[in-house]
Amino acid sequence: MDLKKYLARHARAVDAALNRYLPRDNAKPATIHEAMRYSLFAGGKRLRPILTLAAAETCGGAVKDAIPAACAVECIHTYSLVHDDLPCMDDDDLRRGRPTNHKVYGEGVAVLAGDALLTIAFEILAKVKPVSRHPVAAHIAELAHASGSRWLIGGQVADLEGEGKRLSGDELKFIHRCKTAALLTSSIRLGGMCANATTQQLKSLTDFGQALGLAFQVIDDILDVTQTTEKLGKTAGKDVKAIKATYPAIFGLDHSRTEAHRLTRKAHAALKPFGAKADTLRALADYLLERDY
Ligand code: GRG
Repeated sequence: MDLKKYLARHARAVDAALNRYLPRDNAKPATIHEAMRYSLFAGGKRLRPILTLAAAETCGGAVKDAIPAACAVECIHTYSLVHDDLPCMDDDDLRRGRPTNHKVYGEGVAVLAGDALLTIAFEILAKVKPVSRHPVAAHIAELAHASGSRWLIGGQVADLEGEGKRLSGDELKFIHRCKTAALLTSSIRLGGMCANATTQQLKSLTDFGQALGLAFQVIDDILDVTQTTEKLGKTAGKDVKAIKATYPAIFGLDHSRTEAHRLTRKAHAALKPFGAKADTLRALADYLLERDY
């Protein structure tokens, strides 16, 4: 399988569907719709929705049936980035290679664009086709739980409160699990749910997602100190400047790389019950480990 082609094809399918689901940028009031589209179509890698689609395929489902879930996940992810960049949070000027949402539209509209992306995620997810094991409400509950105060938002709170403090490795892992791994895991689980995955299949996908999500954030921490702003499309070296706890800061670069490899092996191991059907998920895990932006 040509992974580059797979990524491009699935990203195109997600982009086309997002374009259909989002209000036009001239829909009244135009500013909010322009602002939502500005961040959503800024060139994100679409990793989470691609994982949703790949998980659905792994469980024998069709891509088209997982498209609403994939788009919903990307809307939540983009909202979290828009809010994370605000001056009251990480205060960043650059995201996805462009000025951040509040730099273009002002703080008020950026807060609202994030809110609207969060809300429309559930409007889109509600379009998912119910299957015998997973009614629409189960999909909604899944994404709400992962995006809520126990996980995504909880991670952001712990991150904010940890700034400038010496955190332990366990405290750092807690933040990474909540802030990054939970939404990534949920993206994968939702793909499985669209394909009517069994409890056992969902358990394997969860184990895969948790290990992959943690590996993803360890790599993100490494890239923050090893890559340039131009390459990342977001401000490099930000974590060091903000005196943030990161894997390289606590464990050193070498150990962080070793840990990312260990977690990727763990992710692979979780896919064993799927046999060759999970080859795409395996290739995606390797791709994320080797990525340089
Ligand atoms: C504000 C509720 C709220 C949450 C914010 C997700 C998050 C929590 C903050 C964003 C900053 C950050 C370090 C998030 C961790 C996850 C991560 C590495 C996001 C970047 O994901 P990519 O690389 O980005 O997939 P693109 O732009 O390609 O989609």
